[in-house]
Amino acid sequence: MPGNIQTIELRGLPALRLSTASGANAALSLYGGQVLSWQPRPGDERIYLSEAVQVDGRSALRGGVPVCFPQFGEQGALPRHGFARTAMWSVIEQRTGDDFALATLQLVDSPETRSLWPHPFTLELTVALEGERLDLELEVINSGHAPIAFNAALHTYLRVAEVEECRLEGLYGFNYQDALKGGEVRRESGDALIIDDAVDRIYHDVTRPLLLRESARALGINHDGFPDVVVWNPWEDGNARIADMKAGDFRRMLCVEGAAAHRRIELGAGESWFGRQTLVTL
Ligand code: TA6
Repeated sequence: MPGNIQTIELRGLPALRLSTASGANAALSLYGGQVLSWQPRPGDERIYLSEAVQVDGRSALRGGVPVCFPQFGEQGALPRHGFARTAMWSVIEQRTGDDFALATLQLVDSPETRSLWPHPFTLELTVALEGERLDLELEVINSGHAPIAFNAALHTYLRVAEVEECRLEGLYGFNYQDALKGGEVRRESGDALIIDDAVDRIYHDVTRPLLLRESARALGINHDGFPDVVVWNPWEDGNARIADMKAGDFRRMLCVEGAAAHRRIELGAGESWFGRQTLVTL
């Protein structure tokens, strides 16, 4: 039996459900162009989605894989993390094969985006589910006649059993900018990042794949095209300030994001760029 793609409604949002013969499945919301779930095996959820998520057609969805574009965080005058995560995307491609399912969503500039950011662009998010692996590729095309510069990220909320028992390996030796220490730049000196307090860091020019170890499972995280890796957990106090996240949920999530955050990507007229994040169970 080949892979399958169904059009569904998820928390009232138009979405696609991708599944494969071997039992993997993923859900992709057209609002935000946002992956909301990925189960490499039935019941083995790897993506955190807040139960208190606000679905009002204006707010960003708390959890899943928000697409940040053309701004990262508050590094500019646009809404936090840009406008792509609160826009409605459209489906431009769906393909299935022996043990895979693939869908591409697209967002193009509109009067609304141009009122915030006056540039023509095309964004394409391709989600490919195959075996126990999920590939997320964000392509940015400069469809205008003048250069553009932007930041972008796949702000992946990984679901974890207990964040304090996680070890994130692969960041040793890379410099990071610590948002919780006024943007101070430091060099990672630990073999593994242990999350036992709030963390909000942009690791620069990361060239190694990452490994997230939990007590009972592990996940490989690879980035291509994205120069940076962002690691975020709000911890208890930060969690309490986030209205759309239940108390205690900081223990169930860890954001590990493929990003172009610490400097902007510049594209000439007609040029394109892509960033890819691959998640694979180990
Ligand atoms: O990617 C990390 C970060 O920029 C943090 O600073 C944190 O606030 C987080 O994103 C969530 O942002 P949001 O706008 O979704 O609340």
